[in-house]
Amino acid sequence: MKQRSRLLFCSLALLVKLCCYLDVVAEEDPQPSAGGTCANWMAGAPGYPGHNGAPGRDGRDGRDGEKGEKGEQGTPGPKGDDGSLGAIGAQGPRGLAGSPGMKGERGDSAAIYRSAFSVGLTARVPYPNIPIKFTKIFYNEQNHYDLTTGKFRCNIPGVHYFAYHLTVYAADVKVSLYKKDKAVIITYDQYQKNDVDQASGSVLLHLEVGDEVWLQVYGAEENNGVYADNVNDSTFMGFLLYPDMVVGQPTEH
Ligand SMILES: [Ca+2]
Repeated sequence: MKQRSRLLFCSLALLVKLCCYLDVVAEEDPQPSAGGTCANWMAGAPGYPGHNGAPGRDGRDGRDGEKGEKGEQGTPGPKGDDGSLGAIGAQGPRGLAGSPGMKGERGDSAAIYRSAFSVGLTARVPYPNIPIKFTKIFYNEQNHYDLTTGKFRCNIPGVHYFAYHLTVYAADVKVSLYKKDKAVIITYDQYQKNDVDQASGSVLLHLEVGDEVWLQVYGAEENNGVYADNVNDSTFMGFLLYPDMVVGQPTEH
């Protein structure tokens, strides 16, 4: 009785399976079941895939990797602050001589500062106590010595040099060099009979323009032994040593 019921049930199930197979999955190959012929009849249709599960926990840190290759050189950094001043260095060697400078401008002519005279006697002095007139001219280019008065007249202020060399004959000689009506120096020579003597003197004087300088016998006739002839000269000279004016500017003296 049980076997007949089981056989009937299997036949019905087979019939249902066949109908489903023909209607739904006619082209799909049936999968054999490990449960035998009877188990294949019991398997259902494959289910749909389930929902994704929750993310798993983070894994453990990995080991350090190998050292990488050296990178490229970076760009230079900004300039640093100035350092402190260093100690003074040793003195350097002497330099070479420079080249000559440019030629200067033309200066004032020295001619404007010229003043000189040199004169002499042609005969003995005739009178004492007046300027001796020297009429023998050795040099009087600027005519600063006046032959008519026997006086030198200053034209350029400055220091002047004067000198005289006199022949003494027949009488004593006492002469004075005058500046502006005042005897500056006096020379005296005592004449020795049957001889020819000399008397001389010199002086530096600062003169202003217009100052006059001359020579004259000082005293009476007995002192008037200033002499001159063809072989004996008595001379008087003077010249400007240096002027007060330098490049047009007055200087102190
Ligand atoms: Ca003498």
